[in-house]
Amino acid sequence: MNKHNAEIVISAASSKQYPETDMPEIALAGRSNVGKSSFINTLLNRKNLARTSGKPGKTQLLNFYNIDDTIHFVDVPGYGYAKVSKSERAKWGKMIEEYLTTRSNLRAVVSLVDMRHEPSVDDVQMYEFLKYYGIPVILVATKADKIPRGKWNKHESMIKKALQFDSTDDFIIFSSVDKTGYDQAWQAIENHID
Ligand SMILES: Nc1nc2c(ncn2[C@@H]2O[C@H](COP(=O)(O)OP(=O)(O)OP(=O)(O)O)[C@@H](O)[C@H]2O)c(=O)[nH]1
Ligand SMILES: [Mg+2]
Repeated sequence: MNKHNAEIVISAASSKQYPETDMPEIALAGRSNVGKSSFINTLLNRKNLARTSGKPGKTQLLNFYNIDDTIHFVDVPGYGYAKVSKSERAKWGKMIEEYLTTRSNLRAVVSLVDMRHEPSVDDVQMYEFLKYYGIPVILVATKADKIPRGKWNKHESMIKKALQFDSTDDFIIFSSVDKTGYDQAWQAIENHID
Protein backbone atom coordinates (compact mmCIF):
# COMPACT_ATOMS: atom_id res chain seq x y z
CA MET A 1 0.00 0.00 0.00
CA ASN A 2 1.34 3.42 -0.97
CA LYS A 3 0.51 5.55 2.06
CA HIS A 4 1.25 8.72 0.14
CA ASN A 5 -1.53 8.03 -2.34
CA ALA A 6 -4.39 9.46 -0.30
CA GLU A 7 -7.30 11.69 -1.22
CA ILE A 8 -10.63 12.76 0.17
CA VAL A 9 -13.54 10.93 -1.42
CA ILE A 10 -16.62 12.51 0.11
CA SER A 11 -17.94 14.39 3.10
CA ALA A 12 -21.07 12.45 3.96
CA ALA A 13 -24.01 13.35 6.20
CA SER A 14 -25.90 10.07 5.86
CA SER A 15 -25.64 6.49 4.58
CA LYS A 16 -26.92 7.44 1.12
CA GLN A 17 -23.65 9.29 0.61
CA TYR A 18 -21.24 6.61 1.87
CA PRO A 19 -18.94 5.35 -0.89
CA GLU A 20 -20.25 2.18 -2.55
CA THR A 21 -17.29 -0.11 -2.10
CA ASP A 22 -16.06 -3.21 -0.29
CA MET A 23 -12.94 -1.45 0.95
CA PRO A 24 -12.32 -1.87 4.69
CA GLU A 25 -12.80 1.22 6.82
CA ILE A 26 -11.16 2.53 9.96
CA ALA A 27 -13.05 5.34 11.69
CA LEU A 28 -11.64 7.92 14.08
CA ALA A 29 -13.58 8.93 17.16
CA GLY A 30 -12.80 11.29 19.99
CA ARG A 31 -13.49 14.62 21.59
CA SER A 32 -13.34 17.75 19.62
CA ASN A 33 -9.72 18.93 19.47
CA VAL A 34 -8.23 15.62 20.67
CA GLY A 35 -6.25 15.23 17.45
CA LYS A 36 -8.23 12.97 15.09
CA SER A 37 -7.43 14.88 11.93
CA SER A 38 -3.80 15.28 13.04
CA PHE A 39 -3.62 11.51 13.55
CA ILE A 40 -4.73 10.94 9.95
CA ASN A 41 -2.27 13.50 8.60
CA THR A 42 0.57 11.98 10.63
CA LEU A 43 -0.13 8.44 9.46
CA LEU A 44 -0.20 9.61 5.85
CA ASN A 45 2.81 11.90 6.21
CA ARG A 46 0.68 14.79 5.01
CA LYS A 47 0.52 18.26 6.46
CA ASN A 48 -3.08 19.11 5.86
CA LEU A 49 -5.03 16.43 4.04
CA ALA A 50 -7.46 16.09 6.92
CA ARG A 51 -8.38 19.57 8.05
CA THR A 52 -7.11 20.47 11.47
CA SER A 53 -7.79 23.59 13.43
CA GLY A 54 -7.47 25.12 16.83
CA LYS A 55 -11.21 25.75 16.53
CA PRO A 56 -13.08 22.76 17.92
CA GLY A 57 -16.29 21.54 16.35
CA LYS A 58 -15.17 22.28 12.81
CA THR A 59 -15.49 18.87 11.24
CA GLN A 60 -19.25 18.45 10.88
CA LEU A 61 -19.51 15.58 8.42
CA LEU A 62 -18.08 12.10 7.99
CA ASN A 63 -14.98 12.66 5.85
CA PHE A 64 -13.92 9.59 3.88
CA TYR A 65 -10.27 9.36 2.82
CA ASN A 66 -9.17 6.77 0.27
CA ILE A 67 -5.68 5.38 0.91
CA ASP A 68 -4.35 3.81 -2.28
CA ASP A 69 -7.66 2.03 -3.00
CA THR A 70 -6.86 -0.25 -0.06
CA ILE A 71 -8.50 1.33 2.95
CA HIS A 72 -10.76 4.22 3.89
CA PHE A 73 -10.13 6.39 6.93
CA VAL A 74 -13.31 8.01 8.16
CA ASP A 75 -12.79 11.22 10.12
CA VAL A 76 -15.76 11.59 12.43
CA PRO A 77 -16.77 14.95 13.96
CA GLY A 78 -15.62 15.32 17.54
CA TYR A 79 -17.91 15.19 20.56
CA GLY A 80 -17.96 17.18 23.77
CA TYR A 81 -17.77 20.64 22.29
CA ALA A 82 -19.75 22.87 24.65
CA LYS A 83 -20.86 25.54 22.19
CA VAL A 84 -23.09 23.27 20.14
CA SER A 85 -26.88 23.53 20.25
CA LYS A 86 -29.04 20.64 21.44
CA SER A 87 -30.48 20.06 18.00
CA GLU A 88 -27.04 19.99 16.41
CA ARG A 89 -25.88 17.54 19.05
CA ALA A 90 -28.85 15.29 18.33
CA LYS A 91 -28.13 15.43 14.61
CA TRP A 92 -24.51 14.56 15.30
CA GLY A 93 -25.54 11.60 17.47
CA LYS A 94 -27.79 10.19 14.76
CA MET A 95 -25.11 10.55 12.12
CA ILE A 96 -22.45 8.76 14.19
CA GLU A 97 -24.78 6.07 15.41
CA GLU A 98 -26.01 5.33 11.89
CA TYR A 99 -22.45 5.00 10.68
CA LEU A 100 -21.10 2.90 13.55
CA THR A 101 -24.04 0.51 13.78
CA THR A 102 -24.80 -0.08 10.08
CA ARG A 103 -21.60 0.22 8.09
CA SER A 104 -20.45 -3.30 7.23
CA ASN A 105 -17.09 -2.04 5.88
CA LEU A 106 -16.11 -0.86 9.36
CA ARG A 107 -13.25 -2.97 10.76
CA ALA A 108 -12.20 -0.96 13.81
CA VAL A 109 -12.51 2.41 15.46
CA VAL A 110 -9.47 4.38 16.48
CA SER A 111 -10.72 5.96 19.68
CA LEU A 112 -8.56 8.91 20.70
CA VAL A 113 -8.22 10.29 24.20
CA ASP A 114 -5.99 13.08 25.46
CA MET A 115 -3.24 11.32 27.35
CA ARG A 116 -2.84 14.22 29.78
CA HIS A 117 -6.28 13.95 31.35
CA GLU A 118 -8.76 11.53 32.91
CA PRO A 119 -11.08 10.38 30.13
CA SER A 120 -14.24 12.50 30.04
CA VAL A 121 -17.74 11.14 30.59
CA ASP A 122 -18.15 11.30 26.80
CA ASP A 123 -14.93 9.33 26.30
CA VAL A 124 -16.19 6.60 28.62
CA GLN A 125 -19.58 6.53 26.89
CA MET A 126 -17.99 6.25 23.47
CA TYR A 127 -15.83 3.35 24.61
CA GLU A 128 -18.84 1.61 26.19
CA PHE A 129 -20.84 2.16 23.01
CA LEU A 130 -18.14 0.57 20.86
CA LYS A 131 -17.80 -2.38 23.23
CA TYR A 132 -21.59 -2.84 23.33
CA TYR A 133 -21.73 -3.14 19.54
CA GLY A 134 -18.68 -5.41 19.47
CA ILE A 135 -16.67 -2.97 17.36
CA PRO A 136 -12.90 -3.54 17.74
CA VAL A 137 -11.18 -0.54 19.31
CA ILE A 138 -7.68 0.81 18.81
CA LEU A 139 -7.32 3.12 21.80
CA VAL A 140 -4.92 5.95 21.02
CA ALA A 141 -3.69 8.10 23.89
CA THR A 142 -2.49 11.18 22.09
CA LYS A 143 -0.46 14.34 22.80
CA ALA A 144 2.15 12.14 24.54
CA ASP A 145 4.76 14.78 23.67
CA LYS A 146 3.21 16.91 26.40
CA ILE A 147 3.96 14.34 29.12
CA PRO A 148 7.43 13.37 30.35
CA ARG A 149 8.25 9.76 29.49
CA GLY A 150 8.69 8.88 33.15
CA LYS A 151 4.97 9.52 33.66
CA TRP A 152 3.63 7.57 30.67
CA ASN A 153 2.91 4.40 32.67
CA LYS A 154 0.98 6.30 35.28
CA HIS A 155 -1.17 8.01 32.64
CA GLU A 156 -1.76 4.77 30.77
CA SER A 157 -3.00 3.09 33.97
CA MET A 158 -5.28 6.03 34.77
CA ILE A 159 -6.89 5.91 31.32
CA LYS A 160 -7.30 2.13 31.31
CA LYS A 161 -8.90 2.19 34.73
CA ALA A 162 -11.36 4.96 33.86
CA LEU A 163 -12.44 3.18 30.66
CA GLN A 164 -12.49 -0.29 32.21
CA PHE A 165 -10.26 -1.05 29.28
CA ASP A 166 -10.58 -4.44 27.63
CA SER A 167 -7.05 -5.85 27.36
CA THR A 168 -7.87 -7.48 24.01
CA ASP A 169 -8.05 -3.99 22.44
CA ASP A 170 -4.89 -2.21 21.31
CA PHE A 171 -3.56 0.64 23.46
CA ILE A 172 -1.14 2.99 21.71
CA ILE A 173 0.70 5.97 23.12
CA PHE A 174 0.83 8.52 20.30
CA SER A 175 2.02 11.96 19.31
CA SER A 176 1.40 13.79 16.07
CA VAL A 177 4.22 16.17 16.98
CA ASP A 178 7.10 13.68 17.34
CA LYS A 179 5.41 10.65 15.71
CA THR A 180 5.56 8.45 18.80
CA GLY A 181 3.45 5.35 18.10
CA TYR A 182 3.47 5.74 14.31
CA ASP A 183 4.58 2.16 13.59
CA GLN A 184 2.35 0.66 16.27
CA ALA A 185 -0.66 2.54 14.94
CA TRP A 186 -0.12 1.27 11.39
CA GLN A 187 0.49 -2.25 12.68
CA ALA A 188 -2.79 -2.22 14.63
CA ILE A 189 -4.71 -0.87 11.63
CA GLU A 190 -3.19 -3.40 9.26
CA ASN A 191 -4.05 -6.23 11.67
CA HIS A 192 -7.69 -5.23 11.33
CA ILE A 193 -7.87 -4.94 7.55
CA ASP A 194 -6.40 -8.29 6.46
N1 LIG B 1 1.17 18.73 21.22
C1 LIG B 1 0.33 18.08 20.42
N2 LIG B 1 -0.69 18.73 19.81
C2 LIG B 1 -1.53 18.03 19.02
C3 LIG B 1 -1.38 16.63 18.81
N3 LIG B 1 -2.37 16.22 17.99
C4 LIG B 1 -3.11 17.32 17.70
N4 LIG B 1 -2.62 18.42 18.30
C5 LIG B 1 -3.17 19.78 18.22
O1 LIG B 1 -4.49 19.80 18.76
C6 LIG B 1 -5.35 20.66 18.01
C7 LIG B 1 -6.56 19.89 17.47
O2 LIG B 1 -6.12 18.92 16.55
P1 LIG B 1 -7.12 18.31 15.43
O3 LIG B 1 -6.36 17.21 14.75
O4 LIG B 1 -7.68 19.40 14.59
O5 LIG B 1 -8.27 17.71 16.37
P2 LIG B 1 -9.63 16.99 15.93
O6 LIG B 1 -9.84 15.88 16.89
O7 LIG B 1 -9.58 16.62 14.50
O8 LIG B 1 -10.70 18.14 16.20
P3 LIG B 1 -12.20 18.28 15.58
O9 LIG B 1 -12.12 18.07 14.12
O10 LIG B 1 -12.62 19.66 15.96
O11 LIG B 1 -13.03 17.24 16.26
C8 LIG B 1 -4.48 21.26 16.90
O12 LIG B 1 -4.02 22.51 17.35
C9 LIG B 1 -3.32 20.28 16.79
O13 LIG B 1 -2.15 20.86 16.32
C10 LIG B 1 -0.27 15.96 19.46
O14 LIG B 1 -0.04 14.75 19.34
N5 LIG B 1 0.54 16.74 20.26
MG1 LIG C 1 -10.86 17.15 12.91
